[in-house]
Amino acid sequence: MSYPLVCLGNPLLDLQVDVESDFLRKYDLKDNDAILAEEKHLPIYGEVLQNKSLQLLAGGAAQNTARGAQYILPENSVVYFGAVGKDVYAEKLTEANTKYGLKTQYQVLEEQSTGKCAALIYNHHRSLVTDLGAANHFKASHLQKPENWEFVSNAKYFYIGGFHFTVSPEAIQLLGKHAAETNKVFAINFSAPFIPQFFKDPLDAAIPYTDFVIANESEAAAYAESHSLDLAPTDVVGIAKHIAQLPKVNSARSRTVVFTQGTEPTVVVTTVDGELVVKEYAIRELSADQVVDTNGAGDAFASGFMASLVLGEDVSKAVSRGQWAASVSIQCVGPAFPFPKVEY
Ligand code: 26A
Repeated sequence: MSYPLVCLGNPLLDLQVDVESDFLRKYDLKDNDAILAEEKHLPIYGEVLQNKSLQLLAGGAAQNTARGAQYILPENSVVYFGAVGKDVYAEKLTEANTKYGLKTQYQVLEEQSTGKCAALIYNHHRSLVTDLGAANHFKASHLQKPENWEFVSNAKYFYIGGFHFTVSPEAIQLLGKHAAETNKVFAINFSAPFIPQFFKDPLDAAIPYTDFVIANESEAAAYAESHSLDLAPTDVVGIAKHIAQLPKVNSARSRTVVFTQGTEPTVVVTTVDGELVVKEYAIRELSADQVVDTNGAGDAFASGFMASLVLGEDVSKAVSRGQWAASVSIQCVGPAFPFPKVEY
Protein backbone atom coordinates (compact mmCIF):
# COMPACT_ATOMS: atom_id res chain seq x y z
CA MET A 1 0.00 0.00 0.00
CA SER A 2 1.36 3.37 -0.93
CA TYR A 3 0.21 6.39 1.10
CA PRO A 4 2.13 9.53 0.04
CA LEU A 5 1.92 11.30 3.41
CA VAL A 6 3.04 9.87 6.76
CA CYS A 7 2.28 11.84 9.94
CA LEU A 8 3.60 11.25 13.46
CA GLY A 9 2.24 12.64 16.71
CA ASN A 10 0.38 12.16 19.97
CA PRO A 11 -3.16 10.83 19.53
CA LEU A 12 -5.44 12.53 22.07
CA LEU A 13 -9.11 12.80 22.76
CA ASP A 14 -10.15 16.42 23.27
CA LEU A 15 -12.49 17.15 26.17
CA GLN A 16 -13.71 20.50 24.90
CA VAL A 17 -15.67 22.85 27.15
CA ASP A 18 -16.54 26.53 27.32
CA VAL A 19 -15.07 28.24 30.36
CA GLU A 20 -14.93 31.66 31.98
CA SER A 21 -11.69 33.48 32.69
CA ASP A 22 -12.02 32.60 36.42
CA PHE A 23 -11.56 28.95 35.55
CA LEU A 24 -8.35 29.67 33.63
CA ARG A 25 -7.05 31.83 36.45
CA LYS A 26 -7.83 29.22 39.07
CA TYR A 27 -5.48 26.82 37.31
CA ASP A 28 -2.91 29.43 36.37
CA LEU A 29 -3.58 29.05 32.63
CA LYS A 30 -3.19 31.54 29.79
CA ASP A 31 -6.15 32.21 27.48
CA ASN A 32 -4.26 30.79 24.55
CA ASP A 33 -1.65 28.16 25.21
CA ALA A 34 -0.88 24.44 25.09
CA ILE A 35 0.84 22.78 28.03
CA LEU A 36 1.47 19.40 29.60
CA ALA A 37 -0.65 18.91 32.72
CA GLU A 38 1.18 19.20 36.03
CA GLU A 39 -0.12 17.80 39.31
CA LYS A 40 -2.01 21.05 40.03
CA HIS A 41 -3.93 20.75 36.74
CA LEU A 42 -5.23 17.21 37.24
CA PRO A 43 -8.56 18.24 38.88
CA ILE A 44 -9.40 19.99 35.58
CA TYR A 45 -10.31 16.64 33.99
CA GLY A 46 -12.86 15.91 36.72
CA GLU A 47 -14.30 19.40 36.41
CA VAL A 48 -14.71 19.30 32.63
CA LEU A 49 -16.58 15.99 32.86
CA GLN A 50 -19.20 17.83 34.96
CA ASN A 51 -19.43 20.73 32.50
CA LYS A 52 -22.67 20.76 30.46
CA SER A 53 -20.91 22.11 27.37
CA LEU A 54 -18.55 19.09 27.24
CA GLN A 55 -17.87 17.63 23.79
CA LEU A 56 -15.61 14.67 23.12
CA LEU A 57 -13.66 15.27 19.93
CA ALA A 58 -10.77 13.59 18.18
CA GLY A 59 -7.70 15.71 18.80
CA GLY A 60 -3.92 15.44 18.96
CA ALA A 61 -2.32 18.16 16.85
CA ALA A 62 -0.67 16.02 14.15
CA GLN A 63 -3.63 13.65 14.09
CA ASN A 64 -5.85 16.66 13.35
CA THR A 65 -3.51 17.63 10.52
CA ALA A 66 -3.50 14.07 9.20
CA ARG A 67 -7.32 13.87 9.26
CA GLY A 68 -7.59 17.26 7.57
CA ALA A 69 -5.08 16.36 4.86
CA GLN A 70 -6.96 13.13 4.16
CA TYR A 71 -10.20 15.17 4.01
CA ILE A 72 -8.68 17.14 1.12
CA LEU A 73 -6.74 14.39 -0.68
CA PRO A 74 -7.94 11.32 -2.61
CA GLU A 75 -8.61 8.11 -0.66
CA ASN A 76 -5.62 6.30 0.85
CA SER A 77 -3.32 9.31 0.93
CA VAL A 78 -2.44 9.71 4.63
CA VAL A 79 -1.25 7.35 7.35
CA TYR A 80 -0.78 8.40 10.96
CA PHE A 81 1.43 6.92 13.71
CA GLY A 82 1.10 7.42 17.47
CA ALA A 83 0.38 5.43 20.63
CA VAL A 84 -3.02 4.82 22.24
CA GLY A 85 -4.48 2.60 24.95
CA LYS A 86 -7.13 -0.03 24.45
CA ASP A 87 -10.18 1.86 25.72
CA VAL A 88 -13.29 3.79 24.71
CA TYR A 89 -11.20 6.92 24.08
CA ALA A 90 -9.21 5.06 21.43
CA GLU A 91 -12.48 3.80 19.94
CA LYS A 92 -13.70 7.41 19.68
CA LEU A 93 -10.51 8.35 17.83
CA THR A 94 -10.86 5.43 15.44
CA GLU A 95 -14.47 6.41 14.76
CA ALA A 96 -13.46 9.96 13.75
CA ASN A 97 -10.47 8.81 11.72
CA THR A 98 -12.60 6.27 9.86
CA LYS A 99 -15.10 9.00 8.97
CA TYR A 100 -12.29 10.99 7.33
CA GLY A 101 -10.73 7.90 5.74
CA LEU A 102 -7.50 8.36 7.72
CA LYS A 103 -5.39 5.21 8.02
CA THR A 104 -3.85 4.77 11.46
CA GLN A 105 -1.03 2.46 12.47
CA TYR A 106 -1.30 2.97 16.22
CA GLN A 107 1.03 1.42 18.72
CA VAL A 108 -1.59 -0.02 21.12
CA LEU A 109 -0.47 -0.16 24.75
CA GLU A 110 -2.92 -2.18 26.80
CA GLU A 111 -1.62 -1.02 30.18
CA GLN A 112 -1.96 2.70 29.36
CA SER A 113 -4.99 4.88 28.81
CA THR A 114 -5.38 6.95 25.68
CA GLY A 115 -4.16 10.53 26.13
CA LYS A 116 -6.57 13.37 26.72
CA CYS A 117 -6.53 17.11 26.25
CA ALA A 118 -8.78 19.53 28.12
CA ALA A 119 -9.56 22.11 25.42
CA LEU A 120 -10.79 25.11 27.38
CA ILE A 121 -12.57 27.55 25.12
CA TYR A 122 -12.79 31.14 26.27
CA ASN A 123 -14.06 33.67 23.70
CA HIS A 124 -12.00 33.08 20.55
CA HIS A 125 -9.10 31.58 22.51
CA ARG A 126 -8.28 28.04 23.50
CA SER A 127 -6.14 26.80 26.35
CA LEU A 128 -5.02 23.18 26.00
CA VAL A 129 -4.00 21.06 28.97
CA THR A 130 -2.76 17.61 28.03
CA ASP A 131 -2.32 14.36 29.89
CA LEU A 132 -0.40 12.32 27.32
CA GLY A 133 -1.11 8.86 28.76
CA ALA A 134 -0.31 6.14 26.21
CA ALA A 135 0.89 8.73 23.65
CA ASN A 136 3.91 9.35 25.86
CA HIS A 137 5.14 5.78 25.36
CA PHE A 138 5.43 5.69 21.57
CA LYS A 139 8.66 4.02 20.51
CA ALA A 140 10.70 4.40 17.32
CA SER A 141 10.85 0.59 17.19
CA HIS A 142 7.13 0.63 16.29
CA LEU A 143 8.02 2.39 13.03
CA GLN A 144 10.73 -0.16 12.33
CA LYS A 145 8.36 -3.12 12.34
CA PRO A 146 8.22 -4.40 8.75
CA GLU A 147 4.46 -3.80 8.42
CA ASN A 148 4.96 -0.15 9.46
CA TRP A 149 8.26 0.55 7.72
CA GLU A 150 6.55 -0.38 4.47
CA PHE A 151 4.38 2.75 4.86
CA VAL A 152 7.48 4.81 5.62
CA SER A 153 9.45 3.54 2.67
CA ASN A 154 6.51 4.03 0.28
CA ALA A 155 5.73 7.57 1.50
CA LYS A 156 6.98 10.73 -0.22
CA TYR A 157 6.14 13.32 2.47
CA PHE A 158 6.53 13.32 6.26
CA TYR A 159 4.83 15.61 8.74
CA ILE A 160 5.87 15.66 12.40
CA GLY A 161 3.89 17.40 15.11
CA GLY A 162 6.36 19.31 17.29
CA PHE A 163 4.56 18.06 20.39
CA HIS A 164 6.15 14.70 19.62
CA PHE A 165 9.55 16.14 20.63
CA THR A 166 8.37 15.52 24.18
CA VAL A 167 7.86 11.82 23.40
CA SER A 168 10.24 10.25 20.88
CA PRO A 169 12.96 12.45 19.38
CA GLU A 170 14.43 9.12 18.25
CA ALA A 171 11.42 8.40 16.01
CA ILE A 172 11.70 11.92 14.56
CA GLN A 173 15.41 11.39 13.85
CA LEU A 174 14.64 8.07 12.18
CA LEU A 175 12.11 9.63 9.80
CA GLY A 176 14.22 12.75 9.22
CA LYS A 177 17.26 10.68 8.23
CA HIS A 178 15.17 8.46 5.99
CA ALA A 179 13.65 11.51 4.26
CA ALA A 180 17.05 13.15 3.71
CA GLU A 181 18.65 9.94 2.42
CA THR A 182 15.84 9.29 -0.04
CA ASN A 183 15.22 12.94 -1.03
CA LYS A 184 11.70 12.98 0.36
CA VAL A 185 9.95 15.98 1.91
CA PHE A 186 10.27 16.38 5.69
CA ALA A 187 8.09 18.93 7.50
CA ILE A 188 7.77 19.81 11.17
CA ASN A 189 5.49 22.07 13.14
CA PHE A 190 6.69 23.71 16.36
CA SER A 191 3.17 23.10 17.82
CA ALA A 192 3.52 25.25 20.97
CA PRO A 193 5.88 27.81 22.53
CA PHE A 194 7.04 25.30 25.15
CA ILE A 195 8.57 23.11 22.42
CA PRO A 196 11.28 25.57 21.26
CA GLN A 197 11.56 26.72 24.88
CA PHE A 198 12.02 23.43 26.77
CA PHE A 199 12.71 20.88 23.99
CA LYS A 200 15.34 22.98 22.24
CA ASP A 201 17.95 20.21 21.88
CA PRO A 202 15.78 17.58 20.14
CA LEU A 203 14.24 20.35 18.01
CA ASP A 204 17.68 21.64 16.98
CA ALA A 205 18.74 18.09 16.16
CA ALA A 206 15.78 17.71 13.78
CA ILE A 207 16.04 21.10 12.01
CA PRO A 208 18.84 19.96 9.64
CA TYR A 209 16.43 17.40 8.13
CA THR A 210 13.58 19.85 7.59
CA ASP A 211 12.42 21.09 4.20
CA PHE A 212 9.43 22.87 5.77
CA VAL A 213 9.12 24.43 9.20
CA ILE A 214 5.63 25.55 10.16
CA ALA A 215 4.84 27.55 13.31
CA ASN A 216 2.86 30.50 14.61
CA GLU A 217 4.06 33.86 15.83
CA SER A 218 4.23 32.97 19.54
CA GLU A 219 6.23 29.80 18.78
CA ALA A 220 8.56 31.88 16.58
CA ALA A 221 9.05 34.32 19.48
CA ALA A 222 9.77 31.44 21.89
CA TYR A 223 12.34 30.11 19.40
CA ALA A 224 14.08 33.49 19.16
CA GLU A 225 14.23 33.75 22.92
CA SER A 226 15.48 30.23 23.67
CA HIS A 227 18.12 30.53 20.94
CA SER A 228 19.17 33.99 22.16
CA LEU A 229 18.73 35.44 18.67
CA ASP A 230 19.64 39.08 18.45
CA LEU A 231 16.18 39.85 17.11
CA ALA A 232 12.98 41.27 18.56
CA PRO A 233 10.59 38.41 19.42
CA THR A 234 8.06 40.13 17.15
CA ASP A 235 10.46 40.09 14.16
CA VAL A 236 8.89 37.03 12.56
CA VAL A 237 10.59 37.69 9.21
CA GLY A 238 14.01 37.87 10.87
CA ILE A 239 13.37 34.68 12.84
CA ALA A 240 12.13 32.87 9.72
CA LYS A 241 15.26 33.99 7.81
CA HIS A 242 17.46 32.67 10.60
CA ILE A 243 15.81 29.23 10.56
CA ALA A 244 15.75 29.06 6.74
CA GLN A 245 19.55 29.44 6.68
CA LEU A 246 20.41 26.83 9.31
CA PRO A 247 22.49 23.87 8.08
CA LYS A 248 20.64 21.32 5.97
CA VAL A 249 21.40 17.65 5.38
CA ASN A 250 19.58 17.20 2.07
CA SER A 251 21.01 19.92 -0.15
CA ALA A 252 18.83 18.78 -3.07
CA ARG A 253 15.90 20.65 -1.49
CA SER A 254 15.76 24.17 -0.10
CA ARG A 255 14.14 24.99 3.24
CA THR A 256 10.92 26.99 3.57
CA VAL A 257 9.78 28.52 6.86
CA VAL A 258 6.09 29.34 7.24
CA PHE A 259 4.86 31.45 10.15
CA THR A 260 1.14 31.99 10.61
CA GLN A 261 0.11 34.96 12.75
CA GLY A 262 -3.56 34.58 13.61
CA THR A 263 -5.44 37.21 11.62
CA GLU A 264 -2.19 38.86 10.44
CA PRO A 265 -0.58 37.80 7.14
CA THR A 266 1.26 34.46 6.86
CA VAL A 267 5.02 34.98 6.43
CA VAL A 268 6.97 32.63 4.17
CA VAL A 269 10.75 32.62 3.79
CA THR A 270 12.40 30.34 1.25
CA THR A 271 15.96 29.95 0.14
CA VAL A 272 16.23 30.02 -3.64
CA ASP A 273 19.77 29.47 -4.97
CA GLY A 274 21.17 30.63 -1.66
CA GLU A 275 19.10 33.83 -1.72
CA LEU A 276 16.35 34.46 0.82
CA VAL A 277 12.93 35.25 -0.60
CA VAL A 278 10.33 36.72 1.78
CA LYS A 279 6.61 36.67 0.97
CA GLU A 280 3.52 37.59 2.95
CA TYR A 281 0.01 36.31 2.31
CA ALA A 282 -3.10 37.96 3.80
CA ILE A 283 -5.47 35.51 5.47
CA ARG A 284 -9.15 34.84 4.67
CA GLU A 285 -11.11 37.05 7.00
CA LEU A 286 -14.03 35.72 9.00
CA SER A 287 -16.60 37.82 10.78
CA ALA A 288 -16.80 37.36 14.56
CA ASP A 289 -20.08 35.43 14.25
CA GLN A 290 -18.50 32.93 11.81
CA VAL A 291 -15.88 31.95 14.39
CA VAL A 292 -17.03 28.87 16.29
CA ASP A 293 -13.72 28.10 18.00
CA THR A 294 -10.02 28.22 17.17
CA ASN A 295 -9.14 24.79 18.59
CA GLY A 296 -7.20 23.09 15.76
CA ALA A 297 -6.93 26.17 13.51
CA GLY A 298 -3.15 25.83 13.21
CA ASP A 299 -3.41 22.10 12.60
CA ALA A 300 -5.96 22.75 9.87
CA PHE A 301 -3.59 25.25 8.24
CA ALA A 302 -0.95 22.51 8.19
CA SER A 303 -3.47 20.04 6.65
CA GLY A 304 -4.17 22.32 3.74
CA PHE A 305 -0.48 23.13 3.35
CA MET A 306 0.67 19.49 3.39
CA ALA A 307 -2.20 18.28 1.18
CA SER A 308 -1.25 20.92 -1.36
CA LEU A 309 2.39 19.77 -1.41
CA VAL A 310 1.19 16.19 -1.94
CA LEU A 311 -0.91 17.46 -4.86
CA GLY A 312 2.30 18.88 -6.36
CA GLU A 313 1.27 22.53 -5.93
CA ASP A 314 3.70 25.37 -5.26
CA VAL A 315 4.24 27.06 -1.90
CA SER A 316 1.92 30.03 -2.58
CA LYS A 317 -0.92 27.63 -3.41
CA ALA A 318 -0.04 25.55 -0.33
CA VAL A 319 -0.36 28.65 1.88
CA SER A 320 -3.65 29.52 0.24
CA ARG A 321 -5.02 26.00 0.81
CA GLY A 322 -3.73 26.13 4.37
CA GLN A 323 -5.51 29.41 5.03
CA TRP A 324 -8.68 28.03 3.45
CA ALA A 325 -8.55 24.87 5.60
CA ALA A 326 -8.00 26.95 8.76
CA SER A 327 -10.99 29.17 7.94
CA VAL A 328 -13.16 26.08 7.35
CA SER A 329 -12.10 24.41 10.59
CA ILE A 330 -12.57 27.59 12.66
CA GLN A 331 -16.23 27.45 11.63
CA CYS A 332 -16.58 23.93 13.11
CA VAL A 333 -16.69 22.77 16.72
CA GLY A 334 -13.18 21.64 17.66
CA PRO A 335 -10.43 20.43 15.33
CA ALA A 336 -12.81 19.21 12.62
CA PHE A 337 -14.03 19.71 9.06
CA PRO A 338 -17.65 19.78 7.84
CA PHE A 339 -19.60 16.89 6.30
CA PRO A 340 -20.88 16.86 3.61
CA LYS A 341 -17.46 17.91 2.44
CA VAL A 342 -16.67 21.40 1.22
CA GLU A 343 -14.09 21.98 -1.52
CA TYR A 344 -11.28 24.51 -1.81
C1 26A B 1 2.34 17.11 24.19
N1 26A B 1 1.14 17.93 24.04
C2 26A B 1 0.96 18.95 25.04
C3 26A B 1 0.27 17.72 22.99
C4 26A B 1 -0.90 18.48 22.79
C5 26A B 1 -1.66 18.24 21.63
N2 26A B 1 -1.32 17.32 20.72
C6 26A B 1 -0.20 16.63 20.96
N3 26A B 1 0.58 16.79 22.06
N4 26A B 1 -1.54 19.45 23.49
C7 26A B 1 -2.63 19.79 22.78
N5 26A B 1 -2.72 19.06 21.67
C8 26A B 1 -3.73 19.08 20.63
O1 26A B 1 -3.65 20.28 19.94
C9 26A B 1 -4.84 20.37 19.20
C10 26A B 1 -5.09 21.79 18.78
O2 26A B 1 -4.06 22.24 18.01
C11 26A B 1 -5.15 19.00 21.14
O3 26A B 1 -5.56 17.65 21.25
C12 26A B 1 -5.93 19.77 20.09
O4 26A B 1 -6.77 18.95 19.30
